[in-house]
Order: sequence, then C-alpha cells, then structure tokens
Amino acid sequence: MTYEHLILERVDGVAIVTLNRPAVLNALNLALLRDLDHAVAELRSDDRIRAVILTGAGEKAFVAGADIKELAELTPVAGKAYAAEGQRIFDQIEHLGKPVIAAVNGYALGGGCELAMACTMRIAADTAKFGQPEIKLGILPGFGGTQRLPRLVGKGRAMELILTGATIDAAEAYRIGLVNRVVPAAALMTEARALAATLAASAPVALKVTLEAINRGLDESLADGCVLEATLFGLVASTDDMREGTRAFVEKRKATFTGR
Ligand code: CO8
Repeated sequence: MTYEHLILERVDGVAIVTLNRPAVLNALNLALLRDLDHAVAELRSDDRIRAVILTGAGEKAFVAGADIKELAELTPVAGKAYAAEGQRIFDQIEHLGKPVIAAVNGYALGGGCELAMACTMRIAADTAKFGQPEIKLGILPGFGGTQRLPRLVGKGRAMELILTGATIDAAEAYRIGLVNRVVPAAALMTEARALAATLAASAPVALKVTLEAINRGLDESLADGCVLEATLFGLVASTDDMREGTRAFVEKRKATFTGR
C-alpha cells in the first residue's frame, strides 16, 4: 500500500510509522488520518510485525494537533463525525494487539497528545512539548483526550492541563506520568528501537493478552478485571510458548518463542 502522508518501514519485526506533513508540524488532516487507519490495519494483519514505533517527520513536531484549517470549516454534524472517526482510529491503535511506542520528537499538542496517549508507551525527546490547547480555540479535546489524560495522570492534573491549555515540557510530562521516559533528542529513535526490539522478542500471545488485560480491565471493576485476567491466564497456559518459557527457565537457557 502507498501512503500520501506517512512513511511505513519494517525492520526486524518492528514497524516504524512516520507521520509526514512536516510543513504543518504533522497536523492531522483527514487524509493523514485515513493513511494512519490503513497502516494500522496493514500492521494488524502482518504477523511478522511484533511492535510498532510511531513518530513525526522533522525535528520540530510529533504532531501539532488536528489540522486547524480543516477544523475551522466543520459543521456540528461533521464535527461529531470527525471526532468519532479519530476516536475509532486511535482505539484501533490502543487495541492493535501489539505494543505501539510513541517516539515523541517534538510538539505533541491537541490531537498529537491524544495520539501519543493512545499508544502503549511514550518515550519523549528532551525537546518534546505536550499539551491540550483546544480550550484556546474554543473547543475541547475530541480524539479521546478528556478520557485518556485523566486515566494516565489523574483527574486533577488532567483538569488543569485541559482547562488551562498549558504546554508542558518533557521533564514535567515525565514527572506527572504522561511519558515513560525522557531521552536526549539525538538518542530518541535508538531508545525507541531498543525498547521495540525487547518487546518484539517477547512471547507474542502473552504480549497480546497482557495488552488486552490492562486495556480492557481498566474499564471494568477490579473484580471483573480479575476475571478477565484469570481467563486470559488460562488461555496462555495452553500455548507452546508457555511450555517453552518455563522449560527454558528450568534448563537455564534463553527461551525461543514461536507465537503458538
Ligand atoms: N493545524 C494546522 N496547521 C498547523 C498546526 C495545526 N494544528 N500547527 C501548526 N501548523 C502550521 C502553521 O500554520 C504553520 O504553517 P505556515 O508556515 O503555512 O504558516 C506551520 O505549521 C509552522 O507552525 P508555526 O509557524 O506556528 O510554528 P511555531 O514554531 O511558531 O509554533 C506551535 C509551533 C506552538 C506548535 C504552533 O504551530 C501552534 O500553536 N500550533 C497549533 C497547536 C494547537 O492548537 N493544536 C491543537 C489543535 S486542535 C486539536 O488538535 C483537536 C483534536 C480533536 C479534534 C476533534 C475533531 C473535531
């Protein structure tokens, strides 16, 4: 598949998706969202891909938000549909069944911050900046920000960020738990690739069901989440990888997982 606004590379079981509209700081227009939707579907069905890295083209931005020129033209009906479509695509990323690492190389504002939050983990360059500035445009986050930000950083901090529209730097994003780690900008992709390689070498079925247990379980009560966990545990107990992983421990050797 060819893409207009993103670059998709595959290296050793890891896909690198680069959002590519650098002239407008990789702002998300409908065409880019459509590309992202197709890329996610392509990666979902590609069994060779075990982990994904999502990043932005250029040195300045991960994604500076939804394309404000497109937003400005929206009618109420189109606005609701646009938000729902973005939410659907970001859900596909969250529930890809493979880990997605956001390598945040610059501004992650509005829809960009929301996109990073839909990823499994976030590594930030020390030059990255985060925020939900929608309030300054007279709107609210529409791609899941009001829901994912409080889940990640707590209600009070999410309220403050969304209601003030403030931009925070990478160190502050790390301090409040919005990102997993901060690294020098020059080392960002090396760090992201190293983490992706570690994840790609894990038992794929265990990885997939762990993602499901955490992502789905968080929306359930503790009791229901634990039922889900136990059921998924029963599932992995049927895999060759479980036999291999436990046997390798006993035999003091490195496990080789096959995904069966
Ligand atoms: N949309 C469209 N164009 C953009 C965007 C954007 N979000 N961000 C930057 N650009 C463009 C600029 O217009 C400029 O283009 P041009 O060269 O043609 O003038 C180019 O990118 C470079 O930007 P700047 O010159 O502004 O660069 P600066 O370094 O001076 O500033 C900033 C960088 C601070 C990131 C600044 O560009 C900025 O504030 N951008 C907007 C950030 C923002 O408000 N983002 C939130 C958008 S709203 C949103 O994301 C809602 C998501 C949910 C939608 C739900 C569907 C309805």
